[in-house]
Amino acid sequence: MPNQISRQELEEPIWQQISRSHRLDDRPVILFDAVDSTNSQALALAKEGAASGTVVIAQTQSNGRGRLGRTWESPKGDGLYFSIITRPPLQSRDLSKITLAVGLALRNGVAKVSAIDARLKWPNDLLFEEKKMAGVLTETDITVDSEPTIIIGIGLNVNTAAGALSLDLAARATSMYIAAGHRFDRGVVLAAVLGEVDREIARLLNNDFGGILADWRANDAAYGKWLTWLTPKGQKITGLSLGPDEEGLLHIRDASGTDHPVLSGDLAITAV
Ligand code: BT5
Repeated sequence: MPNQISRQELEEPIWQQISRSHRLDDRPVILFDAVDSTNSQALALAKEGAASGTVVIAQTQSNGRGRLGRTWESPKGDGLYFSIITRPPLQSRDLSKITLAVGLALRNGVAKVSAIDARLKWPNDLLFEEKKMAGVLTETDITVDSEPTIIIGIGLNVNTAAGALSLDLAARATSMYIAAGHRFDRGVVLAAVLGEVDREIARLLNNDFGGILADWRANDAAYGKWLTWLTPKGQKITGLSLGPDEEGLLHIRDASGTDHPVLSGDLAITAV
């Protein structure tokens, strides 16, 4: 009896090819069915000596991580949940620049394979029509061979239907499928995003953060809008977004004219 061709194989030939060959061009791709977090797995594999450029990807995550202890919902088979092991000659203080560079790459990768013109929200969100489509979690472990290993984690809702997410999240989240009205081959999307990440990291290493910043600003969802910043100390500051600076820090100007550099914490675009 001939082998049955599954719907997924028909819809996602490139994804199927990657999952069979464990490669994407020259790059090793380690595909898991289910893991806790691809960032945690990538960090563990990096400690065991996995090559720079290796991609760790999962069909689903039981403990997909966001920033500040938050979770990333990872419905099985719908999205791209992956982490790239990198060892660029950068310092851990460059992390915020890497996060911005990767956000830009994600935006451009999505735009390459679709007509979706998504926007960036500092520091790590990709938004479409003010709903979150993707997030970046950059982590480092400088104890690995004393070489700074940087793990670039990306969660991107590709074929995710609203019903696959928790009720609370469904109203605030979107996907490429929801935005474009059709499904995508996740392998094609992955290849486009990885190509763009390589491009932006190369730009960063060429000391062109200025160029990255200019492109980032051209796609800033919040520039000139009012933002409410919940500081790590729990203080609420409302101000006009002035966008990120040359170090990657966001600046907001409050009603009294004071400029607040934002290092971390939560930011919401405030309706006025
Ligand atoms: C992020 O954190 O946006 C970074 C997310 C990074 C996830 C990837 S998946 C592969 C890799 N392995 C990991 O363990 N993590 C990375 P943050 O800015 O803290 O946003 C988290 C918030 O986004 C949550 O509190 C929810 O409000 C929202 N959220 C969770 N899952 C979502 C989803 N699937 N789509 C849209 N929004 C989501």
